[in-house]
Amino acid sequence: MPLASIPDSEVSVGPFTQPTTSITVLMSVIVTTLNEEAAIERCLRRIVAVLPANAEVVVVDGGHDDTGRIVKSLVTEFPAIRYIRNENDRGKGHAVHVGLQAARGEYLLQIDADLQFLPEEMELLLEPLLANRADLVLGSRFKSGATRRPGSTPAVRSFGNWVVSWYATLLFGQRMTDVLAGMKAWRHTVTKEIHLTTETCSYDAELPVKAVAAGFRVIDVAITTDARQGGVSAIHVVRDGRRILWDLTCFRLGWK
Ligand SMILES: Nc1nc2c(ncn2[C@@H]2O[C@H](COP(=O)(O)OP(=O)(O)OP(=O)(O)O)[C@@H](O)[C@H]2O)c(=O)[nH]1
Ligand SMILES: [Mg+2]
Repeated sequence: MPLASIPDSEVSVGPFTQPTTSITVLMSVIVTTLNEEAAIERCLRRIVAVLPANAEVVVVDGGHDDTGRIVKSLVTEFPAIRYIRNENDRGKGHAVHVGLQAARGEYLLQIDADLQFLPEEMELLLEPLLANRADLVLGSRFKSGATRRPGSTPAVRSFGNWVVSWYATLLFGQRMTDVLAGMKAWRHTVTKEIHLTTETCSYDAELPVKAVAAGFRVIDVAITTDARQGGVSAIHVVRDGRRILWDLTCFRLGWK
């Protein structure tokens, strides 16, 4: 079912100032951003173009470039977009926490702002949730059938991802082909039930493995990935790779 054709729920999303109690929101799309002025407008326009009427986009901005000004101007044009300035931003995980506190949707979808993941493919992740075949869906760059466009997955990143995904698979007993997926969707109940503790990029791995450990149905679907559209990566392969492996160990042992 195309995302945009999902039937409206009771009330459409209004501006941020609208009282939250009387609103029914089908889906909240969380976009974390750190200095993504080159891509943010195209990213949000492409998200809004496929968004159901009763959905919202929560942008959590921790950067210091022009992103905030661009998003605020889009809020005027698209009331479904909500802008959150994350003043004491402590990493992608922290930004997601902030987005989760604001999100009102029954279903959540987190997508990176740098357009490595295609907003047009959000529906691939939402469909198994709506069909009640899964509780959390990862957009996988490495599952059979995935398309990796030129520049999207440099060899060193692919290798690091392979190591981390297999480590998570072995620790948690379920094959996950891309545990660091930058686009994923889940039922809000998942993040209400599990306890996310990391504020760094380890969040990407923490969410699926803790969902698996809590008995939720986690699946992955093949998606398309593109090269980052401008901006600078926040990831340092060796530093962050070691951090994620250590954090996965802590999640398994219940230390975090
Ligand atoms: N608010 C906030 N957003 C962040 C932070 N770090 C990364 N992000 C955003 O989270 C998304 C993923 O970060 P990326 O730097 O693209 O990480 P990545 O996709 O693993 O790395 P690349 O493949 O090099 O792009 C992007 O939209 C970033 O702008 C942060 O510290 N705070
Ligand atoms: Mg990226």
